[in-house]
Amino acid sequence: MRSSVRSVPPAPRLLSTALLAVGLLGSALAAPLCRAPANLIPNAGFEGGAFSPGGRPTGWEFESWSTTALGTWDNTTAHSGRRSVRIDARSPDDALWRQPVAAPVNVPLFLGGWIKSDNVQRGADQPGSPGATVSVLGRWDQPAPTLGTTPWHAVGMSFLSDTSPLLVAPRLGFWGGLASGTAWYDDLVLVPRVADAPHPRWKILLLVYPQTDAVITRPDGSPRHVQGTSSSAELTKTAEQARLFVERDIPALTSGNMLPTLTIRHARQPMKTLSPVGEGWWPAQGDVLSELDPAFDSVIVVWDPRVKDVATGESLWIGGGAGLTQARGVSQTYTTMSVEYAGVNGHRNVYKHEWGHSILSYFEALQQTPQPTVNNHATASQYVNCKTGQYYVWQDETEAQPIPNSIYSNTAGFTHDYYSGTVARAEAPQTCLGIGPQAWAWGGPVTHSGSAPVFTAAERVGALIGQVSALQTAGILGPRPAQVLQAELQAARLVLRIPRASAQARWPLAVFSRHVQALVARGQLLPQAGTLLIEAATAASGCV
Ligand SMILES: [Ca+2]
Repeated sequence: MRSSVRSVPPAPRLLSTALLAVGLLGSALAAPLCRAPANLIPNAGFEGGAFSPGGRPTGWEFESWSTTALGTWDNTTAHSGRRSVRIDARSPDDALWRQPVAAPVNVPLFLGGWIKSDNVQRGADQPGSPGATVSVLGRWDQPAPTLGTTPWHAVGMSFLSDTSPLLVAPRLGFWGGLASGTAWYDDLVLVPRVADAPHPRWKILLLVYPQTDAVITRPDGSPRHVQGTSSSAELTKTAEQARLFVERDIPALTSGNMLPTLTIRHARQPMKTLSPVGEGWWPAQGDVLSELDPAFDSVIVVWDPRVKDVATGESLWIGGGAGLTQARGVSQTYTTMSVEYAGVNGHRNVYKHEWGHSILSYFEALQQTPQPTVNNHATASQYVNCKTGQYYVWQDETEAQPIPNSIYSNTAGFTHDYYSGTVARAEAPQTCLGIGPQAWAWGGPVTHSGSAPVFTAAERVGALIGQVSALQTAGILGPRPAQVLQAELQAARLVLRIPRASAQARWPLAVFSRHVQALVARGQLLPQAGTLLIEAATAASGCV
């Protein structure tokens, strides 16, 4: 089995210590999908079956590892309809409802559902317990944990499987992760993910820890209490540079294929624990768990490794590198950066390099990029552009001194080409590798067709309006042409609201596509970005 995520224990495959060296336009869509793919789980809302207290919804079986938990078909609580299933475990257990479900193999799938919980607790010595969860028996994948008392909320996860049927299991506890309490489950969904246009936009969280206040352990085993604080000028610069990275660099580096959004948060507490790495420390996911938010495709943690020993006053740098990124399969990507490399250093090369690791490993796990996966710890003679055969200028650049075709240039060069799917190994110079439009069309670990579907004509036009505005923010499209394109899309949106006239929406969409073509012809829009907009407009038109 090619496992996409191994969650116990996530052996930290650290990808990098940001070593700073001091045809393409194929269609992602054959025919547009105009409504969500059918849910593969029969009786996913637990409504079907002849109800009786102590009965079972059609298709579902209950089991309790300890045999002490109770599984109840509940007709008093539901997310939708009138019924749900409930699990009560007075003592820590791995208890579940299960149903075998036929599913396609070796394609990305999304399993989601709604959970409500009452006093769900991890068992003693079960720190990895997901609490209440949805799972596939025989797999380690887990969505974000549900613990304590919570209202109905959505959970979900992506995975690839090479077997069918799958034993879909709403569950309280896990192998080696027992849990107690009460949880309800309703409206499960299992759907194949699909490539779509416009491309789903990633949500990126910049999680800043202005303060470090941690006890680290020296090699001799003795503890050391250290403290450090970033200046407000550094934090301001970090926020500014992160915004430029997400809203300008990523759209440029991906040739308009990915237009992510950024949220910046400051942690509510200092960085209190760190994990050893090499000769230093870093904030592993376990160290920032209380601030991690499963709603984001990517998390970038910025922290301060410049500290003082509280006891001796000695100044120390305790980091493990400029940045560290962990391979996380098809789950939310995770990158950390030292604050000195996040803004005040005059370039965004560490962002480009580290986030580059995370997207390369994500798409490798998703199996949607050509093999072999690009290694971004490369050397000058290793890669070329797959269209021109040209080698790259292997030099770092700064904002003040950009170098054309260099490693971190936004418009051409190694990083640009692997973010855009136009890089090749020097020994096979015409085989394009990296992350091209076909890959970006699958979306991110969290935001994709399964969790955030955009299928109807109206939804597609709405998404296109967002894309045009993001292209403008990125500086890829000027304000005046953006205004013209938005007017066409708004016209299409208005017409789509009139039931008997909705077919007329094809006209403004056709005009939109012609305008896009004209902008590309006049050099006012990147050809790749133009192709994507036309593809998305054509899909919207096809769904009218
Ligand atoms: Ca229901």
